[in-house]
Amino acid sequence: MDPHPSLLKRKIIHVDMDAFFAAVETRDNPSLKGKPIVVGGLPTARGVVSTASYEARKFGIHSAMACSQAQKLCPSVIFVPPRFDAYQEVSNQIRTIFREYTDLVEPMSLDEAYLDVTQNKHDLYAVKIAQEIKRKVFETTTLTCSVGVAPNKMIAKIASDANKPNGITVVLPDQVLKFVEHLPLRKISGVGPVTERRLAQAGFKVCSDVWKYSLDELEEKFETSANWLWEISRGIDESPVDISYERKSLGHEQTFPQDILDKNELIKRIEVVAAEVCEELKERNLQGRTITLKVKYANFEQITRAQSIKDVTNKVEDVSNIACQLVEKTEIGKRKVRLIGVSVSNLVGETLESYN
Ligand code: TTP
Ligand code: MG
Repeated sequence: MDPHPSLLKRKIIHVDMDAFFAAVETRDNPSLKGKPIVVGGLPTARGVVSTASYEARKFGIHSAMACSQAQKLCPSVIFVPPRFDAYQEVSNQIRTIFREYTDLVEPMSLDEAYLDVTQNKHDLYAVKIAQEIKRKVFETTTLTCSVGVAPNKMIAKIASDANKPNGITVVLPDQVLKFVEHLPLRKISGVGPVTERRLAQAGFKVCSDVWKYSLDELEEKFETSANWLWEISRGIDESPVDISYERKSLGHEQTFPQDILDKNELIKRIEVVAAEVCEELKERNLQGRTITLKVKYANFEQITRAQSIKDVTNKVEDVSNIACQLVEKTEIGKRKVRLIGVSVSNLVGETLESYN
């Protein structure tokens, strides 16, 4: 079968530093080399693991785990407090290297970025650029990264993770279907735990589970998400490398196939959209302070209601609760609704904020 036409148009690279915070700490303090270390808060101060060295990961320690739990799993683990200035400096260095090849760079976090190298400053093949980037990153920072080269962002990201650490994985257009066939849907950027559960309820665990259904059949189960699901399950992702990455807000919306009047039904929909927004915030290491609910009534009249909170958040409970409280400031339940949206603004980078 010929590859989907969108897979023939672009060449995307995804770069992700290996065990980033831990690697910087080990580089700057060689006595930590080869040892299980955790960068994060202290176990006594209810800290969480930002990242664990590969040696520590062997004990089952991972990001976001409580440090007290990490210590139980590996009593000899060394806790190192984070030094964001050092991470920021490396981040600037690697972004400078990326921009030697293209201005289409979308940093996702300090240690991760997408590059669109379809057209690039040196007219090089994407694979050659990937190799050069790995070499230059190491020469400049003495740190390793893993790189994925693919026809789109979704595949490039999964590819960069496929051969960690210090790996390079190339997925050509005609290899995409095979590459995703047995891939758990959970591995796809944008599929967080909430979406994963919804998919599992329909019996979908890996990409090829979705292939058996037509778009019409998927629409019955997943409504407006059907097209997205049809595409990602086949490795199709046309989202551009977005250089306006310093975003002011992040939101999702859902247009219903039929207008909805029932308040409880709408609240359920709002909760699903809020959960999607939080998944993306977490993926981008962002938290926000203002939650906005958007409602478009059946006659296309549109309103927004917003509320700000004291502390930034990306927790589903917070965003969902506030969005649902905002329902009381709308005519939901009285007028038919064709679209709802939830967004979070006043954003800050989570990792920086939580330690400053
Ligand atoms: P990741 O790229 O997810 O992880 P990593 O670079 O530590 O390891 P890997 O080799 O698997 O890519 O995250 C980059 C950095 O972001 C990480 O070093 C620390 C920080 N971070 C947090 O602070 N909290 C988190 O929950 C995660 C996932 C990462
Ligand atoms: Mg990383």
